[in-house]
Amino acid sequence: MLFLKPILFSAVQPSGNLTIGNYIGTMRHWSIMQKKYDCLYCIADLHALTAQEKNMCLSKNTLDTLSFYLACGVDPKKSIIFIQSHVYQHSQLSWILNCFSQFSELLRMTQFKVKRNVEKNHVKQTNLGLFNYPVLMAADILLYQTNFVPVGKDQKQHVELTRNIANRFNSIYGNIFKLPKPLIHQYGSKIMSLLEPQKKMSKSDTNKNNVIFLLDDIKSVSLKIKHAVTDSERPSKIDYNIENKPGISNLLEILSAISNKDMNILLKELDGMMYRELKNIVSDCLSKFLSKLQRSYYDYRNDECYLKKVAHEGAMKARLKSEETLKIIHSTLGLVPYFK
Ligand code: AQP
Repeated sequence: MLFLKPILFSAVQPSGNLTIGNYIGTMRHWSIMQKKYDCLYCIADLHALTAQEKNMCLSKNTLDTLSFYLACGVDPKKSIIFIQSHVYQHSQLSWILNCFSQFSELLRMTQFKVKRNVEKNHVKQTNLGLFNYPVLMAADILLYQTNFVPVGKDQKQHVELTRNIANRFNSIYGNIFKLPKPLIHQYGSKIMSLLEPQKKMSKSDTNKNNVIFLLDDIKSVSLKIKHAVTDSERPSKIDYNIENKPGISNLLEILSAISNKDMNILLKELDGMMYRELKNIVSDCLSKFLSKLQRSYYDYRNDECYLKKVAHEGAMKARLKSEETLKIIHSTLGLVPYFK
């Protein structure tokens, strides 16, 4: 595959059921991005190992995630869709980049600090993978000489780390790596939990009422939205204010993304409505959207032969491209080429 347009890389870890946060923060943009960019969409199964849940069903989750990629409009004829562990170059480059990363900068990663605190509260030991997975993420991105990485706000710091590692490498060896830029939208880049709107919505949340999963049944979606935390303002006035009204602002961000409506237009349309009415609109909109997405998802999910074919062809293309970069890195570092 010839890369003629700017290169875009994006990934989701199959660490559980995907959420509306994963969709709104990144996946909803993927289909349209295929026009402007040469896209690589990766299922980051090696990243999911950092969660180490006993009943994680990794292989099932991986195929579920792949089905969602296709249901979201990613076209294997236009983009490369692949499973990370099928392209060994990722773990190779990850080791090399470990040697250009600093312990102190990884200690500063907010996501590591948050997840480690959760594990501490559950008296769990933190594995080393959780600590240095941002380096594997840097390898994922840099292997393809990526120009752009669409991510939610929570991953911005990891893309900045990727740039720092690439810069450090380039400053010693010349301009080997392209410096990738994060693509982050103004709204929807951090969907919050429904009951605790000061916390990000996450697939690993133990309280399932905090999260809208892409495979939730429609009844439970309505119930979850009904119980979503708003605020105690009387009379309730719908406006977007992330500081003072995080719950309402979160519902507005979900609605704006799913209905594809500009936030200002939406606010005008909702002017004078009560919170209850807003919740009904959000529920209706989400229900319609999820029913359609789920239909398409099941069409793909029920055809494992096709999913495996997509993953196989994607891996072949990703290997070719990533091997080009890896060869350059090996020779730059003085690693002796493999004797055939
Ligand atoms: N709540 C969110 N709002 C907006 N974007 C989000 N993303 C994740 N949660 C939200 C974005 O989805 C992409 C894939 O994320 P990931 O699965 O690779 O890792 P994550 O950020 O750790 O996602 P989760 O759902 O929170 O997973 P767990 O619970 O396993 O850690 C990323 O671009 C991310 O920004």
